[in-house]
Amino acid sequence: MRIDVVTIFPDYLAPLDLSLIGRARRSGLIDLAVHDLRDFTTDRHRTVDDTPYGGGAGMVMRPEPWGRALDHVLASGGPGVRPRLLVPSPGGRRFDQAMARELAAEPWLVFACGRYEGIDERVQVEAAERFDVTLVSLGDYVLNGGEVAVLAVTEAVGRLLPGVVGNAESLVEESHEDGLLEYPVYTKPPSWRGLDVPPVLVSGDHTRIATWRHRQRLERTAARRPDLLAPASAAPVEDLEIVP
Ligand code: 6GU
Repeated sequence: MRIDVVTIFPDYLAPLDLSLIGRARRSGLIDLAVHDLRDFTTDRHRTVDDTPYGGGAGMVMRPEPWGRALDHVLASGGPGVRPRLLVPSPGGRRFDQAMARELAAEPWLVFACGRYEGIDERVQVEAAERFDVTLVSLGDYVLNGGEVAVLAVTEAVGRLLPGVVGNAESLVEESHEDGLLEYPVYTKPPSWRGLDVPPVLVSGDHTRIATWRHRQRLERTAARRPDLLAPASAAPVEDLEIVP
């Protein structure tokens, strides 16, 4: 997968050199480039913002550097390729595991990181002629810019690409992959500060272990995230069928 990020804070994306995503980049599974929006300004002060028409607080990102930056990114791709342009915004579509899977199927993602009060509206209108534009939000709270969203989305999407996570099995029994939270996990020692590992886990009975784990997932989801349980199954945990 190819990923381009346009930002005024390229250093903010430094963590993408680390860990799983860093390794995937070095092995060629992810081709990721970060572009400094200020490289696409033409004035001595490398200005990217200005006061809003109509008045009001804060500054708005001017369209010209964005237009040039997006032209530059697009020109580096093959002819006829329409990348997915993701614009991080608190007013965007809420990012979740289903959207991570959707984006993992794309060949090319481009992130446009706004700062200040946002990017001149005409940028996304004009970009829609050449990109499939999606506004994306991490949740209902306010960040200072889109860079943290790029880190979160790139990690969630990147780990779904074939070969990025070593053990493909560790992808399936995750929280949110099938709508339930994960079961609790334990390792050695068997007793720690007076707390014992649940005996079923050391019983060697794999059917009982699978049943116990499934029930734990249902109970945790009902207790911590009842919104994840479909209305039809939002019954008391006691009534839920156990399907190991
Ligand atoms: Cl994607 N951007 C900003 N600025 N704030 C946010 C967000 C994104 N998601 C939640 N809050």
